[in-house]
Amino acid sequence: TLLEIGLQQAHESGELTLYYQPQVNTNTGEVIGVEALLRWEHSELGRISPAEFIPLAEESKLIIPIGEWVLKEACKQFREWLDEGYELGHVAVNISSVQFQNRELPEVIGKILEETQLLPEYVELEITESVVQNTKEAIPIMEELKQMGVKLSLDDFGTGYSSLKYLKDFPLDTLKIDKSFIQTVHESEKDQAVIDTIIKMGNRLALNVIAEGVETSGQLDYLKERQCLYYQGFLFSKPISKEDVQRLLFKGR
Ligand code: G
Ligand code: G
Ligand code: MN
Ligand code: NA
Repeated sequence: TLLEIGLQQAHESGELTLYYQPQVNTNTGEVIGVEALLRWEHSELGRISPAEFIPLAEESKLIIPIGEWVLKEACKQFREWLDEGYELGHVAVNISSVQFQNRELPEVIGKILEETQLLPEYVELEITESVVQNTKEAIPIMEELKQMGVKLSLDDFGTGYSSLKYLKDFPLDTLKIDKSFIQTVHESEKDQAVIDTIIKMGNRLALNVIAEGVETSGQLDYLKERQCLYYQGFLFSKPISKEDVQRLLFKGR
């Protein structure tokens, strides 16, 4: 399709960029990481959402080179920040299920870590439950990544093909509660029962629990009370350009 051809060209001509959204400690406000999010600035159509073009990239397998570029760009940027004296905890990168079916993923990541001289614990890979539908393939890849020292995060938890089995069988570091749960937290006791249980379960499993899509201070207070230690959302910051990361996070340091 036209958009597919456009995406290929965008990749080659540098129309793709990364934005970064801070991940924050609910109690102290300290930034504990940033999530890299892909942006496509089309010369005529304007900004196209990754929700639109990632599925296209997955169908056409373009996600393999694009995903590799995202990993490299995120690691290069994190290295640059370290060199300037700014330690932002980690950089989290979204990994598509198509990338995860590729047995070369650990090798690709190893090479990027070497090139950028980055310790593996600075990198967190965000996978969704759809990645892991093919668990026979996925678990050995996860273990290999884990062995390397890279961190693993289960994104959008609670939606889609949620299974509690994943929490038990996958070598995870982090659980991200999907934003749909946060957005309804003040609507009903049922919503609260579900979110409270996810937080408790994550804490019991010694996972870092991050709430996504936090937009109000009421939502943040709720999470603090329930011992959800980390959050991400417009309340602290939208996803921002690397220049704005410098402006927002490095000021006064
Ligand atoms: O800001 P937001 O519109 O960025 O993202 C929309 C969706 O696109 C989210 O589900 C997000 O995980 C996904 N996404 C954003 N960047 C990337 C990326 O680099 N790789 C993959 N696979 N998904 C991404
Ligand atoms: O699926 P994933 O969690 O990787 O993608 C994160 C998506 O959530 C991105 O589209 C990002 O722009 C969006 N997002 C981040 N914070 C908020 C928020 O506070 N509210 C809403 N509505 N969306 C958010
Ligand atoms: Mn994510
Ligand atoms: Na999510």
